[in-house]
Amino acid sequence: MALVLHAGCTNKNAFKALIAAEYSGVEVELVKDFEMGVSNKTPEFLKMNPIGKVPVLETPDGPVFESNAIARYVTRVKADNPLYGSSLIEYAHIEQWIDFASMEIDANISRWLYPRCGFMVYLPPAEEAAIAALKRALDALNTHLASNTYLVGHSVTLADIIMTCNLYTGFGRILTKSFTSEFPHIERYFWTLVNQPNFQKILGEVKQVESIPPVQSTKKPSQPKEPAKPKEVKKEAAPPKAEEAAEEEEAPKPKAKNPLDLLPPSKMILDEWKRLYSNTKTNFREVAIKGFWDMFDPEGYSLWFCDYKYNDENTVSFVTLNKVGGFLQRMDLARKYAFGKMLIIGSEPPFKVQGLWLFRGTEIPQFIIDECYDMELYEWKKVDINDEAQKERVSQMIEDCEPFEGEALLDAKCFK
Ligand SMILES: N[C@@H](CCC(=O)N[C@@H](CS)C(=O)NCC(=O)O)C(=O)O
Repeated sequence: MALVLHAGCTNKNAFKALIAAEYSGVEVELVKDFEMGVSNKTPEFLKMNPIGKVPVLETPDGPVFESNAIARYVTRVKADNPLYGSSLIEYAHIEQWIDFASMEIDANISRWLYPRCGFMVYLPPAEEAAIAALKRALDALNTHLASNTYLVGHSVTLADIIMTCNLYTGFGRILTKSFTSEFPHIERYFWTLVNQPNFQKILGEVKQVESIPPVQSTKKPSQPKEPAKPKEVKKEAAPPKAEEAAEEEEAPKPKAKNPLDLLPPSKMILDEWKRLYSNTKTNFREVAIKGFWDMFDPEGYSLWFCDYKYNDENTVSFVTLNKVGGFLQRMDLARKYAFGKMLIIGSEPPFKVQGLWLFRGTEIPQFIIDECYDMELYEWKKVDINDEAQKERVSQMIEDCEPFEGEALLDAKCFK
């Protein structure tokens, strides 16, 4: 009699058992009409798994939850299954790689991916830490695979099944080609395994994600989805339903005026400065920088230096650039009231991120502090325009002067 697996049809945690079943000749069927968020919250389901998570396997001796335990169970249904190796030490190594796949690979992919999907709070330093930990694990895995086709022995084992399912989420959701090309042996391993008939039957065609997902708002959390829809497995499974509830429509409220619009008029017209900045192609110092200081009105505007608080963690160039890019995107709400330059400094990691901002008013506008969480990731220092050295630093930041304070620039981004 077939064992019944409770899960949606795109759940990589369920794929572990389904692929193990294919290799072992064990019959496992997906429960019919499973609906995520509904089927796994019923009293019957909670009796099988008290925290209401999938997958759960029904066996003749009672339910089993936790996907690795389920995959182990399915594997052991077949006596002397080669998926579990052929000696005590092979068995130990299989268990070792299963733990590694879960704790070092899957956990760090999740710590990187879930905040970007709006499923957890997004914090740039936490993302940096997750990527660094993931790279450390992938380096070790890549080295092992440089001289081994499989994780253990000379054929597929349960460790390969669990590792590949975890990498499947990574390759499908966040690990772009430019990221994985640093780990060529893992690429070879992953594409070889997902193209084995027993994997293909469950996973279908596997595609690598083309870009890192942009950070979503955490206001409306959504379940992270698995990458591609797999081919049908054994019995028909219901397609996952969209979990987002329709938003209630609200009558539009009159927009409150931004307090900055109520400030006394300033002789400095921000748009004029932005135009001058954009249109000056030569003699930047003489034209744009001189023009800036001629226009600058210390009563209507203020200048601020910012310095990223976690520069030590800027160890990956493209992540650092993405972080600054994300900050500038989130500053969109301040476009009418601000101009900014952000410098990514250094030719080797860790990179320093420092910037210069011009804000309407003599303080940093409160609505920006409230609505752009990046603000608290930086130390802010008001520029003293009576100090010539500080003024010169402002000028150098505006003109992307290189070397900047003795260092090369990785990039300079402008908010205008
Ligand atoms: N460690 C568990 C993780 C299970 C898990 O997180 N399942 C997700 C779907 S992939 C779930 O059921 N989420 C629903 C919820 O959190 O209520 C396993 O490997 O089975």
